[in-house]
Amino acid sequence: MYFHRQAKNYSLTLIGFFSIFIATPGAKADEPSSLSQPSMKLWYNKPSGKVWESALPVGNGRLGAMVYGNVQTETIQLNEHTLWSGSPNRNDNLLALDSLEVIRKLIFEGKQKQAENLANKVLISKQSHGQIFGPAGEVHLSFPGHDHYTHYYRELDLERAVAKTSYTVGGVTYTREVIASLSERIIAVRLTASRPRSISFTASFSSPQPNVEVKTLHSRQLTFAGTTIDHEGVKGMVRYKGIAQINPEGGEIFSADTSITVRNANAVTIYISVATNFNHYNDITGDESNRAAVYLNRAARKPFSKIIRDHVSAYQQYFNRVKINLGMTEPSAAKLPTNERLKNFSSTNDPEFAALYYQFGRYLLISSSQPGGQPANLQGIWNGSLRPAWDSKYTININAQMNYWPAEKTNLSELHEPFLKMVKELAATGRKTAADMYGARGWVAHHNTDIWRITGAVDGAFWGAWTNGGGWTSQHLWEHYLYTGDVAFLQTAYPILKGAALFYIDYLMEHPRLGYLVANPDESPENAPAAHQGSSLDAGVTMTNQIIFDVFSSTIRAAELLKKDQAFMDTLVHTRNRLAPMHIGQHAQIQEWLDDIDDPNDNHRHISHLYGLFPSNQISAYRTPDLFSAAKTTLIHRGDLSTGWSMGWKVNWWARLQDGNHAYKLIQNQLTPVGVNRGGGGTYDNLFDAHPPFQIDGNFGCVSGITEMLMQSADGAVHLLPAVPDVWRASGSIGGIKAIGGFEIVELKWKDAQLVKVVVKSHLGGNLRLRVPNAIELSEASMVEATGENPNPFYKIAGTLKPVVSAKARISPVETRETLLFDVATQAGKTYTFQQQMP
Ligand code: FUC
Repeated sequence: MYFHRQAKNYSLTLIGFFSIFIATPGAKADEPSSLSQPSMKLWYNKPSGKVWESALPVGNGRLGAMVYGNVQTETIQLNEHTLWSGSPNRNDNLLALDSLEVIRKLIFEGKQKQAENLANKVLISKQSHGQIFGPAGEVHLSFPGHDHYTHYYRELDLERAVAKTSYTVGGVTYTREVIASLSERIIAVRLTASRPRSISFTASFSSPQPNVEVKTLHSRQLTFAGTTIDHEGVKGMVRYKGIAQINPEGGEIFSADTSITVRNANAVTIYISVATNFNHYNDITGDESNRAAVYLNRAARKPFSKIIRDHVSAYQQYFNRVKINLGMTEPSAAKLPTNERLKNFSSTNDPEFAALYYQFGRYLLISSSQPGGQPANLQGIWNGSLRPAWDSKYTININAQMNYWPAEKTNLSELHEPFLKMVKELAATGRKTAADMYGARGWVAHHNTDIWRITGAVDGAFWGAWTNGGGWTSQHLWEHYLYTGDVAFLQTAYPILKGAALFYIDYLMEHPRLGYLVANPDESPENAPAAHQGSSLDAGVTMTNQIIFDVFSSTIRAAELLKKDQAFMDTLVHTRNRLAPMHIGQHAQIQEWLDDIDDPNDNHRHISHLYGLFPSNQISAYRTPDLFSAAKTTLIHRGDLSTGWSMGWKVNWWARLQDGNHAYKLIQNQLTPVGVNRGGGGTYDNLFDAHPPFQIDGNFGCVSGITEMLMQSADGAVHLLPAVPDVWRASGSIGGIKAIGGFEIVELKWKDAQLVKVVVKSHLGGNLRLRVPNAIELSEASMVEATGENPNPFYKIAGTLKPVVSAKARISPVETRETLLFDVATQAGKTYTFQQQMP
């Protein structure tokens, strides 16, 4: 058996890297990083068979495909980003407003269950609970006589975004390559063989969609067309059209009614386009047939060699920005196929696998989220089922946000755009929801949305009576500004931030017992304290207070920067001071609710009240040590094993708690084959995250977490190596990640968890405050010891409200490693190189 696996030779990788620069004139050639990274391939010595979660994903943000790599009959499962059930619709419950006062009163009186029963009738949608992201169908290629094969190999090359399968039959080696072109709106399949006139197959199409019509055209085109399904009373009106054009080189081609056969070709290229009539969440008047034809014709004029060259070059503009090396793996462990390495990960040290998983996450974001397309949904852009779990839509009480945690910090800022656009659209649809359901100004979204940008409350009051989907998602706009400093963008974001804040100004009310301004009804996502008769409904839960604090703080900062709305700012400052602060309860934990009713044995997957630790920065080792300690206690109470996304979030939390070993333990738990962790999630053979079932959020959450282990910038400084685990401490490097304020960490190298070299490019200028584990020196400019607040405006932090601490709480002192804090005045466009200072 032979494998095409790349030799694990770093100098070879380096040569490969530079030759790519020569071959792709479009690639940004400034500052090629000297960093090396291990082989970036997922590979297997077995086909996927029927297992969707073993197939390999390719995508270009518009089209997604799962490549099974099956020999006799290859299956390429297709998705198109706008192919959703239903049609433009709203789902507000207009009974809400009249009953709001009663619900609020019941909650304040401690009758949560009664409030929930009523909320189920008047708040929860009686229409759509969200539509479904549907599959387009599957292209099958059947190769007669290929039942006995040898030398099987398949891979996903993350450096080129190409899925490849090869095997040998009768002395001929057959190779298939599949790409979702990032420069054309097509999937391209290339079939080659080691001997001329060897390629014979029949192409057909099948789909789980019930209304699909399959036809052939001009003997070379296999087409499919249909309309998506109705769901929950909303008529399916998305029309789709797909065209697979088969271009053989040599040989013969002929068609039957619903299939095309190629005989004895030397090579074949198949171009697949899929399009819909979707223009916008409230406009589906596009012409899917024309679109599919235009995309196809534009691409089919070009030979595969050109298509793949342009694709690789477009892809590498994103992918090559970051290089990671967490140390070397024992060669005998590194040479195993991906599924074997996954099996071994929690019991062996395989840093190259962690690096591969990290880059796979970036690959997934590049493939599922492109400017102008739909944001990555619960499964990114990959779904083979007509009725996927949770409709494969957008759950905005954590999951969709988690998808975008790596976007800014792993230098994929442009790919944040589809999500940011969705937030802007939710601000438009959610304005009516705020007015109609709550009599409030501004805009609101509950815990789910879909391609039609529904903002009503869904599923049941236990989950759906949560009014922070808008508040939380709006913070991504602010985050984008903090990383890019793009003032023109902030101008467009400001009305959305303001609208999110305005909703809360109207929605908040005084807590009759405690006097704080609180949201009511409210809930801590999907969790209920035993004290509330199993109801999740409450007022002023911790996560909501934290989210509102952030919404107000970022709106205030944006208004200051844009010199707008002085009076409104004053209102926000005043109202923010009346929000409930965080409470440290009797077990020295962060209270999830305003009453001290947490169960230290509760291991619910949502730990929403740690939003303040991550993604927010209200809990800090340096500014709020008691809360920091209490957050750690809470996290220990909740335990490690959980669903995939929950473990992904925990990696970020342990990184913020500066405990690299515990963060790594969560990575090990996550990188465990699905089914092994009892009652918990894990990872599928194709490295998709398992809730289970597959949800992509955990992939993205973990990538963010690994970044946070190596660099953080949320707490007033660029903190380097805050949470390096023992297994990675010997030596490693990362380059190309981004910090708030436009600082690019071009190169970060460590040895024995000490910084050896750091190169920072300042894109926006301003004070660079570095928090580092050991002394470093700089030749280009002077470094001074830092004191007081960071003068860099991007690092200005709103002071966390003073926590209320239970008399029973025994708070353990915070333990963090000693660090040094320096300031460097930087100039925009300049690069600064720091070296370890030898004693
Ligand atoms: C939330 C989570 C579930 C799941 C779903 C998509 O409701 O509580 O675990 O991830 O979203």
